Amino acid sequence: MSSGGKGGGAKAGGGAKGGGGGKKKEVKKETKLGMAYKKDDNFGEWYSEVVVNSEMIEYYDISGCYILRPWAMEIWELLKEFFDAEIKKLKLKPYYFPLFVTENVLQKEKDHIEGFAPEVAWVTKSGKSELEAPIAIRPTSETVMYPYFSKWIRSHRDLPLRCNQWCNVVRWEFSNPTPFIRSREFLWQEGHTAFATKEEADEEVLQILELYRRIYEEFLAVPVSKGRKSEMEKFAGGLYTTSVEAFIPNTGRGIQGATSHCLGQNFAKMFDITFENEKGAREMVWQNSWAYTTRSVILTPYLIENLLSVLHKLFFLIMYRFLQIGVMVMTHGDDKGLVLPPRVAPIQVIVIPVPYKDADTTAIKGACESAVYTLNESGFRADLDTRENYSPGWKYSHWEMKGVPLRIEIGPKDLANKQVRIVRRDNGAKVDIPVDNLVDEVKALLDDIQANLLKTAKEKRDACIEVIHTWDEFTIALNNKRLILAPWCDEEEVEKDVKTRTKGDLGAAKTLCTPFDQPELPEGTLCFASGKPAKKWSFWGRSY
Ligand code: 87F
Repeated sequence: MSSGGKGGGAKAGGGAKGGGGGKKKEVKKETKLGMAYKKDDNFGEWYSEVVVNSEMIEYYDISGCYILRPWAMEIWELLKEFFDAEIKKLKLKPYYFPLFVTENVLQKEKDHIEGFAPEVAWVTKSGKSELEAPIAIRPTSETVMYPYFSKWIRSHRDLPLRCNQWCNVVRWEFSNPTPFIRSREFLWQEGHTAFATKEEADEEVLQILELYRRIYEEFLAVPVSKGRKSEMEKFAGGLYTTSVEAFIPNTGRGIQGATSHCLGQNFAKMFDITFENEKGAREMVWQNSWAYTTRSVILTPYLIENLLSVLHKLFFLIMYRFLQIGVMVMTHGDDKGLVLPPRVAPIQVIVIPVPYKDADTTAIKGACESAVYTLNESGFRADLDTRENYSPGWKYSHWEMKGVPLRIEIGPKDLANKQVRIVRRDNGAKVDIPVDNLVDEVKALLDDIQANLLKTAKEKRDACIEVIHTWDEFTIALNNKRLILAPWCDEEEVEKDVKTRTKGDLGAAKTLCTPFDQPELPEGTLCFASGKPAKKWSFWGRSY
């Protein structure tokens, strides 16, 4: 398959032949639809094909930059709508800070920036003249925001300060000579908050983590585990990091879905963010930050060295920047393309007229329009595909490729019987239902699909979990692409050692998280890797 992203997308064929009802339509020059790769045979290429053919992603002529088409943007917007409403209930306020940051300010955070420095993009010119001093484009906004937190926070009455911004950030990758490995610009939300006490900060970390869990489980129908990152895997600038972790059974890799950090007082020290408490004494604030899809964790030399094929690079790129959407595609997609959970589907129900031979096409079209109207009025996202230069069969494949949860077909027989045929995307099941029951049936089916996708994904994920106790069991489980739950002594040296001992073509194993939901740890349980007394159960595995 060509990597140019031109393959297979549903492109318009010959010119549409308009015309009144009843006239036989000429259907011609349909592009062939369908997938060249199978999910179980070649997962990476299958994934790349799905995101392009479903019209979520298009390539662009600057390497590392991609066009997000409406099918991806609408999913992003649905998630944004939910998350934004929820954080507003938590009294988060919308802000917008500038895209640019001066070198001076960026350097304030130099300990943390150091490792990331090669990724920072700079503006050096305006027109033909050099700027007096280069200006950086934000890779994240700590240094942009925190000087103003320092200015705005004076007294305990100014706390808590809760700020969220939806924006783009730029991280330029010079070190990587090949295009596609990661997008250089991406969208995210970044929350930055400051509190008078650690307790308040701790509480918010978990409130946000719960919202991230809901995005994955209730919207994307992807099961995740909430937990805490190890000292090695946490955000180095913070006190502790919590995350939601998903797992991809096909590749046997864990994937960090989103992180919610407690920054402690590290940045308060650096940026002098202090307040006068009720007794008149100065104290440093406690801060948090959280975002979807930031996964510095995969920017490791290992991945850069090992992602060889261009398509695999694209695959990791999309995983990295649009993580939620990527995990969802991987979890539910099949050999016909995307399978969208109803709550994030830009179109939940697609209605397709099926005019046979001399059928009354005007009446069929009327019944289709009426079904769409009724569904839209009841709050569903329904749409009608009346394009006349495509056959019904082509349309079925097209909307299957795009993952629309329900298809309604209306033909002459349905019209005569005052019924419609409904076909489910998740399992292909077909039912004929009376038009009068349309709204109730659609609601029940969409709810069932949403629940069914999560249930199936959870069963598949759970079937991959393996509880182990010894090093031998660990290596066997790792080779079998398992999500490993192991008793661990919680020592950084031991995690480093596990990484060294498991290095190889597929990448080293590491901790994914220590799940909050801890199984019982009987007295005397030993660490699988060091043989020392175990302190906790942690998830281990390879990850993205
Ligand atoms: C790349 C270039 C410069 C990640 C970078 O997780 C700086 C950075 O600070 C950088 N890549 N990071 C860490 C971001 C941490 C933090 N920022 C706010 C989050 C949540 C949102």
